[in-house]
Amino acid sequence: MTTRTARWLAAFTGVVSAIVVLGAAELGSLVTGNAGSPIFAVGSLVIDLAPPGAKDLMISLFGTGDKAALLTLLAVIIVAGSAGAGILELRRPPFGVVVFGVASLIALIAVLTRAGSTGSDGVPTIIGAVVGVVVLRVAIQRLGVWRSAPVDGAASSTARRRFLTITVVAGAAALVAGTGVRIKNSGATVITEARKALKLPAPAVASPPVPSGAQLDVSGISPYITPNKDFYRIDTALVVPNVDADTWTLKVTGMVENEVEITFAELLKKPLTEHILTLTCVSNDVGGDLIGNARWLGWPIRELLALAVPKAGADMVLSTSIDGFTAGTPLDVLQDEQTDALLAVGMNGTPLPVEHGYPVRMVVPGLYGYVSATKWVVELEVTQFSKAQGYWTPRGWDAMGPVKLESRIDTPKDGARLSSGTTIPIAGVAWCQHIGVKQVELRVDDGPWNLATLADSVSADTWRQWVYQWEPTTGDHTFTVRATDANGQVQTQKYAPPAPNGAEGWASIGVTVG
Ligand SMILES: Nc1nc2c(c(=O)[nH]1)N[C@H]1C(S)=C(S)[C@@H](COP(=O)(O)O)O[C@H]1N2
Ligand SMILES: [Mo]
Repeated sequence: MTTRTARWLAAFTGVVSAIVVLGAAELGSLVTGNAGSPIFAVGSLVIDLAPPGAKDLMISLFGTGDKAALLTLLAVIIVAGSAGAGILELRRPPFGVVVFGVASLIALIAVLTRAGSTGSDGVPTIIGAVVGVVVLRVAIQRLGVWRSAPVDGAASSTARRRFLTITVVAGAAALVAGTGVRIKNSGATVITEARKALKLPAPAVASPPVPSGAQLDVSGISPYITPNKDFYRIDTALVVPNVDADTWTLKVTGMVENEVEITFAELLKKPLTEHILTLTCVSNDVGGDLIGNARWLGWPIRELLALAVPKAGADMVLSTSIDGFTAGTPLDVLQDEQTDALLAVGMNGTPLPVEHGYPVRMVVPGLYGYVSATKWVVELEVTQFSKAQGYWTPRGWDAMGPVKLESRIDTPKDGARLSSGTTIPIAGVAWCQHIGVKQVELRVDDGPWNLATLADSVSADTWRQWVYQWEPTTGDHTFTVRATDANGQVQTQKYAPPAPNGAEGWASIGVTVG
């Protein structure tokens, strides 16, 4: 056997051993009864530890696909690292084993530092590491025997068979069993079934029907209500938390007279309110699509806070998700009689989709999601801004996140080629949650500002559609949009990036009429 062949086989052995580590860890989690999967834990740790700049880069590079990109990157690192460790184990034992040990230790730390983890969550990773290291050592030893056996002799074929048996059998077994258990551990099917079976109660306070004039008849415009399947999704969760509604509770703790705990069944018995509300991400750049409008069903958070009775001096509610994400929301916003800040259970007539926070999330009009819209929420700690911080604040985003006045062109699309002759509708949406939009203007090239026609306003808390009918002329054209809020404030031209408290500036697109 040539040295090259031996190295390739050693690299292969390393990769197989890594698969064995991960597969055995999944099997281990079956025995210990918890779902501590090392690879997702490492991925989540990377997300949490990433410096703010790196995270912005990820978001701009991969958009909402950054999770798939992160997992792919991790997979590449694991394959390259384990292949290297296999070669190292062949050439300088036991350094390959040492590499596996160090990597497993990192995974162990990641698992143990996840939100809500207990000591036993580390057991699967330890089992995985031990089994993987045994496979690595034994397989590399057998490779050594095969390599030093005389070529073409009986000893060589026995040694080859022994090497292939351990690598192929262990690798295939780990792959099959690991994947199977992973699917079972994720609990996805059980939760999906429970969600499907759930019948939400009718609202005690229904939102008035949406007037037909709220929806303009323009193709390509964002529909007034965003269907759940098209609603943007942003969160730090590498795997969507699967929360069992039967055991879910929400605790109100901290600076309160009475600590309160409520179950899902109790929550559903409360008089629920329906509220249409536009949710926006602070990371939404000018013209971006991290925004949606939905009909939410839930119990006003102020009612729950009233049961707990916040103490004097408290000014923040730190809401915590089951996966450890936190948001700091001003207490007075949540207590406001006029603001329907909800503990939402329904979205557009269905239970919350799992990726949008099933069974319960917060939605608060007028605030960006990162300081208000905690999904899979399990605790509300009444506290103070001087004592506590939400997840994104130490990562370079402001503690306060009121939504800014913005507008966007939905149609035509940037770079579109249009034909002249017929009037072309230029249309989109504008929003200024909590205040409302009273005017939208569209500018063609460097021309004057033209008043757009506004769709009916449903409430200050939701976006408003607009359209401007344009008589096209041939050539390249640029459209720019700006909105004015109900207080008369005109959207500022000066561009500001999303960090640290939301993007500002005029959205514009270019088209060619030919
Ligand atoms: N548990 C949890 N809730 C979360 C987040 C998160 O990372 N984890 N992100 C917040 C942010 S930044 C936004 S913009 C909204 C997005 O809600 P959506 O995914 O339902 O659109 O959820 C908020 N709630
Ligand atoms: Mo966000």
